[in-house]
Amino acid sequence: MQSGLRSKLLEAFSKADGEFLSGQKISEVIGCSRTAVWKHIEELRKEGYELEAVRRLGYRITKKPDKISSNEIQLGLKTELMGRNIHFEETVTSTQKIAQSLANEGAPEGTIVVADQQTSGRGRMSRVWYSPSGTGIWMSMIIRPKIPINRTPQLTLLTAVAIVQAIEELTPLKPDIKWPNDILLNGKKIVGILTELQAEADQVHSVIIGTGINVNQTKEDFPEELQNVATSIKVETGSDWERAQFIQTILLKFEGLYSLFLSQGFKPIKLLWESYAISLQKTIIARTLKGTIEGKAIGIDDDGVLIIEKNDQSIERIYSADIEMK
Ligand code: BT5
Repeated sequence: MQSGLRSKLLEAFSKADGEFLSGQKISEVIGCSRTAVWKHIEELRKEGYELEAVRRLGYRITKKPDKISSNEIQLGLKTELMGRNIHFEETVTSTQKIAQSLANEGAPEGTIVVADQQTSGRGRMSRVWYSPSGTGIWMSMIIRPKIPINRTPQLTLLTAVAIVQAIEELTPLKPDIKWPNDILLNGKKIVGILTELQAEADQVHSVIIGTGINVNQTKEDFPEELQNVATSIKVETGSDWERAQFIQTILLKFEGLYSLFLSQGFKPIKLLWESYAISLQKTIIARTLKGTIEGKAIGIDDDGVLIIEKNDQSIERIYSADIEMK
């Protein structure tokens, strides 16, 4: 089907919001004869949509395929800023890399880069982020907050809260946040966040927040070395989920929290973050670039920095580390 027609048809179904659309209405929307409507419906079925047809009422979509494209993300997106400019590609090296060039070229705030698959997805410190096709959300968001550089780690924490809220809204799951950038389910990693920035002197030009979310992988889909440390929403719930709907919900939650952050600072975000954090009040080992620190994680401060009380009661503030809970 011609992509313009396809968008119009999907938009009409999206507006109908699960109700029936009559054959007459469909023919008007896409400008075809009533007898040609079934052909377009058949094409949607071939793409993986499930549609119910009832005489005199028309058609309604009962299940969408788990497909992501700019169209799928746009239809039904309720944000004002986030995702209003979507750059989608089936396969990329890393969405972070593309987002960085787009940001350099002046892409507007709220631009998102989404791919179905990444061939060189990365984590922090050039680690590999496993990003196979058809299963996860590999997305980078470009924002341009007017904040000093040292406040940017707060955005990682804010993003974690947005993703947890989205998962809680759409699924029965209750994820935990592990400082600074992991979201866990039953102790296994379901989401990783990578925040990078472009700045000059102390002025932030853009912040690029990369999110990797395991949605529809089975346990066996993960490489062996990740099978005991990684999990997906499907593994935890036993069912498949629509990635586009997750993206829409995450963008909406992010937008709300980001606007709160810009108007009221980090404090309200910190309270939310703390309500989901699992590493607090526990003995942890923090591996930083400067060495290993062991002690009790007593909280984060108003900047988002982790505060550790060591065994000799001295206090250590940590900006970035890998955390192991004892
Ligand atoms: C992270 O790094 O957790 C940040 C991951 C960010 C990925 C997104 S995807 C969209 C955007 N584009 C990119 O290229 N990256 C971002 P870190 O804390 O360093 O954790 C990396 C470690 O997580 C690896 O060394 C593995 O042990 C583990 N890992 C790799 N792939 C995983 C996966 N799919 N699920 C769970 N764990 C994984």
